[in-house]
Amino acid sequence: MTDLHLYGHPDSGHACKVALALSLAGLAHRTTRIDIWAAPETRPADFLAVSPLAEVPVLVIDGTPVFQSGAILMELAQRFAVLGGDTPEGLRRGREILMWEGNRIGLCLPQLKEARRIGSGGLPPDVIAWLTARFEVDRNNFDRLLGAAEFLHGAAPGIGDCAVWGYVQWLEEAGVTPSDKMRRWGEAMRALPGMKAPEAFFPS
Ligand SMILES: N[C@@H](CCC(=O)N[C@@H](CS)C(=O)NCC(=O)O)C(=O)O
Repeated sequence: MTDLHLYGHPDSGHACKVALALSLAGLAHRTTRIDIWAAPETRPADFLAVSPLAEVPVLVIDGTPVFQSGAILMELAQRFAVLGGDTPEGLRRGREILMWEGNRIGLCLPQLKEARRIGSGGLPPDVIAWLTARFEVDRNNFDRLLGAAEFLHGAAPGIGDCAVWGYVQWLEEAGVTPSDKMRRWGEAMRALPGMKAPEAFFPS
């Protein structure tokens, strides 16, 4: 059986993407919670040894570390033929949604959420306005990508849904609102048997 060890933190949407994929795919794994608010050099030595940028998530697969949430999701889908990875079409869809999320939603939502976190330095109003305007474009495009399907991969969720979930789970915290389609998709995601709250993915 493959040994899977995930390093993450509940405040990291990137780590939640991977934790959700492992959970939905039913892949047994261990997790270690890394304090992402502590100075990087104070993080545990075993984590620093496998994380080239001292960031979460890192998934160690049979001793081989993989970093970058999108790369980890693709690795899981391909290696275990899960979450779209069982067909060429599902894999292509996954790659497309991952690239879109990383360049679009993955740019604006983490920044908007962080700007509103108590204790953060915030961001200038014109930067907030720019990020919000970008999100509004992304929200429209999410609707186009979802179409009439329940999930971005169709009738069942795939790695693309996991990627988008990472930060769309925190729209309220980011100070933005979902479209009707995005809200319904969020409800369908929350109802999935493998879904957990961030704290449950990375208990302290
Ligand atoms: N592009 C990376 C982003 C990873 C990232 O930004 N991780 C953050 C938490 S969301 C982190 O570890 N921050 C701690 C630090 O940079 O010291 C991915 O997709 O995995």
